Amino acid sequence: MWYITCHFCKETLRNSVKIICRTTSVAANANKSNELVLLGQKYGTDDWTNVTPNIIAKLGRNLHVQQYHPLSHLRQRIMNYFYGQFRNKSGTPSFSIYDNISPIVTVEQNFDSLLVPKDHPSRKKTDCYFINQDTLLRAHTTAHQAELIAMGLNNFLVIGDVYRRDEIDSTHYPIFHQIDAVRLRTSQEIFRDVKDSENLKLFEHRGIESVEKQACHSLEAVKIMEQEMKNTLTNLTKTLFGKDVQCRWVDQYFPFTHPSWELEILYNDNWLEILGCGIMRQEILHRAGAVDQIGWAFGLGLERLAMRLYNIPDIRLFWSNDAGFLNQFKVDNPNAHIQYKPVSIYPPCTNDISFWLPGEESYSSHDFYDIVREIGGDIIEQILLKDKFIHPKTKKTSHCYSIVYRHMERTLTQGEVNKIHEQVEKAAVAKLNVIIR
Ligand code: FA5
Ligand code: MG
Repeated sequence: MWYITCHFCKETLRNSVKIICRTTSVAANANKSNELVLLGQKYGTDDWTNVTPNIIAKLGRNLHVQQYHPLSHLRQRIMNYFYGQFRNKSGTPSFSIYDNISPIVTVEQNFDSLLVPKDHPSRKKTDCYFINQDTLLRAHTTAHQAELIAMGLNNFLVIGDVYRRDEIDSTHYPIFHQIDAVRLRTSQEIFRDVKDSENLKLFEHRGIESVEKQACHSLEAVKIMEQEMKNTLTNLTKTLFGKDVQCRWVDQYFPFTHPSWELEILYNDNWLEILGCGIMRQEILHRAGAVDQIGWAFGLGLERLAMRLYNIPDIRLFWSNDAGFLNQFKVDNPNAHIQYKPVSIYPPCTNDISFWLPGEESYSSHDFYDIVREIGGDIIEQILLKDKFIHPKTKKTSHCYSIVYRHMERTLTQGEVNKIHEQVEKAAVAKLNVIIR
């Protein structure tokens, strides 16, 4: 089955093609000992464990705070924008910033606290890196929203690394970075500048949910919040890409906001989704003790913006330790205009692999992607599911994938690629019970 969808939204994506085979999966890399030590902390493992050594090796790299890293420059620019835009009466910035919260979270934080339904596809083992059935590597920085509100915070940004099991190409990597924001307002704050506002209220009793608002909210409160949020985000886009950047709002669904939108920008004649946002579900605020406030929130992906801003053609480059890459960003001013110039382009090698699946139910492409990444590391540029075939008699399904191998820093020989490819075949047979055609 093929379909194109997005992690937290129910709707389909327009510009990027994301292939997800949502079947129950066998952990690609089940841990033999019963314990894992991650970021100095011990965790028990179980049959949910699917975090791989390749991912574990990158825990704690924290590219978003690495000095001179392009993701760190971009983080600084977005922080500066919020510092400049929102100040309280005494002139101090309203938003506080959290950029070093551990990415190891509970299922409660990542999903339950955000009202993600128990049967929502984003909770599946095929989509997330689980440490055990209760603990995972966060799939979005939104995971920290409820606890920070419960601590009494009204305006904050959370910045960090997030982890998703995904397909592999130049814009997808299993780890990327997000910035989440929350802004809570009281009735007094949002209606302060409105004339004759004595009768305006945040909440409506016996209201009904519509496309425009949640049942408990008044339409006027929602509209003022929506306008502030959308202005904040379109101005951020203009600050980063210049005032002529073309943007559009697209209605969206998230379990934790209503109404919800995505912001898209026109880039090289394509609409590119850069963030998701909306009016926060009041139940989240209520549970966290913020009973007399209404909130807006958004989450954006740093890599997508940085690739456009600096003209970086491949998402793997962010993980490069190569001086040829890093030195191009070695500037003290985060606003400096930098256009990445490839040091050199090395040729790719493409090898195909075809196999019969043990059964649609017990196979997930994401398990296969992890195995290939484990063996090939960062020389895997792309894996393409080229062909699917169901045998008319046996009804068995076969998949054919093209694996594109390319080293970022040197030319690979076909001989060395063939050796790696052979290991991939062997591992697929051993771990996924497939039969090579
Ligand atoms: C979320 O992660 C929501 N938590 C965002 C949100 C927060 C909505 C708060 C409402 C309120 P989504 O899965 O669409 O939504 O990801 C948000 C952004 O992260 C995307 O717009 C994109 O910029 C980035 N992103 C998502 N998946 C990838 C990926 N595979 N590679 C690179 N960037 C990605
Ligand atoms: Mg999205």
